[in-house]
Amino acid sequence: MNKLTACPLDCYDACGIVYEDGVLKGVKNGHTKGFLCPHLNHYQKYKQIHMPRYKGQEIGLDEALLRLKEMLVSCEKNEILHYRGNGNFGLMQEVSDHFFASFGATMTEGSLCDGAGEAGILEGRGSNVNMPLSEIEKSEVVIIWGRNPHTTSSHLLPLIKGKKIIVIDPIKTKIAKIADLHIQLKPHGDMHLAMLMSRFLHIENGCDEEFLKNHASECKEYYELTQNVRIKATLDEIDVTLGQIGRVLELVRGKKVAIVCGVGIQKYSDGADVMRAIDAFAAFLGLFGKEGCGVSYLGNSKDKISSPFYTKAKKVSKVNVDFSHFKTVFIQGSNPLSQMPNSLKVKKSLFEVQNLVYFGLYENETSEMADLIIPAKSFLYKEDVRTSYSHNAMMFMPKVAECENGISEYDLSAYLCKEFSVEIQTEEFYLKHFKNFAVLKMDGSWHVQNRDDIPYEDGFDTDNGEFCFLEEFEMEFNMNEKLFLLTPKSHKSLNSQFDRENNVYLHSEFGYKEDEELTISSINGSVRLRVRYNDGLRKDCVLIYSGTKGVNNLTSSKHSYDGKSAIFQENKVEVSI
Ligand SMILES: Nc1nc2c(c(=O)[nH]1)N[C@H]1C(S)=C(S)[C@@H](COP(=O)(O)OP(=O)(O)OC[C@H]3O[C@@H](n4cnc5c(=O)[nH]c(N)nc54)[C@H](O)[C@@H]3O)O[C@H]1N2
Ligand SMILES: Nc1nc2c(c(=O)[nH]1)N[C@H]1C(S)=C(S)[C@@H](COP(=O)(O)OP(=O)(O)OC[C@H]3O[C@@H](n4cnc5c(=O)[nH]c(N)nc54)[C@H](O)[C@@H]3O)O[C@H]1N2
Ligand code: SF4
Ligand SMILES: [Mo]
Repeated sequence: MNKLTACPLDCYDACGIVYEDGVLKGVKNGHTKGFLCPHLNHYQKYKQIHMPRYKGQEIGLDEALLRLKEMLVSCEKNEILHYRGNGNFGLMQEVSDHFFASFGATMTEGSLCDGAGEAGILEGRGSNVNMPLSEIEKSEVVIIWGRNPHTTSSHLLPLIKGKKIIVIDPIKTKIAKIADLHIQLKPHGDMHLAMLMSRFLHIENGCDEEFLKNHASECKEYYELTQNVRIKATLDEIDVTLGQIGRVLELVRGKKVAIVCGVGIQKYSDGADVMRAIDAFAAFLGLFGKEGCGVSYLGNSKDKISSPFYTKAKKVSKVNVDFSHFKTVFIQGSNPLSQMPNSLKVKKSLFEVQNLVYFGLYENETSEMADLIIPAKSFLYKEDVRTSYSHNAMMFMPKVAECENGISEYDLSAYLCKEFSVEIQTEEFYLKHFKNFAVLKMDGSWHVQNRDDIPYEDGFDTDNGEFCFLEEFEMEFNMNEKLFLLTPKSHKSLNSQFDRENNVYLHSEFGYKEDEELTISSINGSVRLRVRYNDGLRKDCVLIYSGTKGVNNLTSSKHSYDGKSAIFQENKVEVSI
């Protein structure tokens, strides 16, 4: 029998799935168009954890839950940390927040992902309402800015076929190879580029004056700020030509333009400012509030939905929490030993934890170190519902099959609530709560109600309703001899889930041989990896995919200036044999 569900992964596309006799297929309607991606096509081949373990010994689920209870009893409430990632994007994942916050445990805040960019959007627009896929489809020109759609959002590709495409990325990605224009700038050159693009647009009288008058009246001051960017020196520094800027302006003039940003632009201390400078260019073009125009990033997937799980709690940073301050650490849907920045620091602080609990699907660095491992049920075997950060659908995810192993987030939380006398509603209650935010569309799909397909039609959500431009920026470039570290997403893994790599990618003219092992080092640490060539790279860049074991030995656990976000590409690196 066919059953409809949705992909649970942290991914732009949030695809609809048909489950038929144990096989997963993409739904035919909507953007999924019958296709999934390699992760979901092979989902069932990845070996999951079946049995709980305590101190290396397999135990039954009942005993595992008892151990968990004992661990929570054995320490003060303020010595308990709940650390939850986005291994599964279902809204029911948060039910454990309800228990831990009500119990008095510490929770996390901040972002390993899109936080800096989001902070920039909030500063400029007052809210983070995304341009959905359905509007990108209506555009004439698409600027792919720090996003790699062939890998991370492949369902966007059919929607932008035949449009003019501009790519701004230090790597010649697949989309860059087929683009009308590829600006292969130096990493972190984007803010200066966006400011220069705004400046030249103004000089060429290409701005949408009507829009600026009504919604962004501080544009003159911003234009003056862009005049502080020295043209020739900056273009040389970021490795962009005036001709390329001219060509962008020629392509976008008078057209419906979608600027499709990814997280690549904002893995830096000033990631918020980069995003805000890109938004400012969009404002100069008058792209907000118009059909087929706008800026797409990672929207707020929970926009217009209230959480039934929210309870006030003490919070520490997801980016650089010192785990050693806690006796019991409960990790859910995350692999911090691989995915948090500064792995050496993370390892050292996790080592001090008396009771480390891992609640997840797969074995990894964190499960290896954990004292107690509780297997989760995969999305096929539990009830859930999800939304997306790139479209407005709400997708129901009923249990489509039975499985004896593991436990769902709801059942685990219900057990803890019962043992510690915390009130909890039924699973149906919470599912219904979320479904109440959905409305049925003509095409039979459900959407989150009250979400605008064309955001900011009535102005921005800032205090005065106007776009708020950047007022200052960092002039200095990080000029040193070292190399840029690029650490984007791999097509083989979803961060640290599925097939992970062991490679460092370099340009073939770099002087190293393929398969040779090299040490890559930064001020925070080093990692040894095998060389692979990628001639789509600039010669001043080293590429190590997210999920590669040891990549975050190289990264800094400092926060972005705004948005409490990780800054995975701030550190420069060196390569040696
Ligand atoms: N296959 C696969 N899909 C995924 C994921 C995965 O791990 N694997 N992860 C999911 C998650 S959690 C997220 S957040 C999304 C993210 O997906 P994307 O937004 O696509 O993010 P990245 O792959 O990190 O980087 C995208 C591009 O930014 C470029 N880039 C790097 N630095 C710069 C820079 O300074 N300037 C500019 N202009 N470009 C730069 C990189 O070269 C890369 O091509 O993908 C989701 N989808
Ligand atoms: N160097 C570098 N580091 C990065 C990034 C980068 O681009 N470069 N990207 C960053 C970004 S954007 C992100 S979002 C983070 C992601 O970092 P994490 O949130 O740690 O994500 P994953 O590595 O995918 O680990 C997800 C875990 O969830 C578990 N899981 C999967 N499904 C379920 C479920 O249904 N229930 C439970 N309980 N567990 C489940 C899996 O076992 C897996 O261990 O990494 C960040 N780290
Ligand atoms: S493209 Fe993304 S949402 Fe679609 S099946 Fe693959 S991982 Fe899931
Ligand atoms: Mo992410």
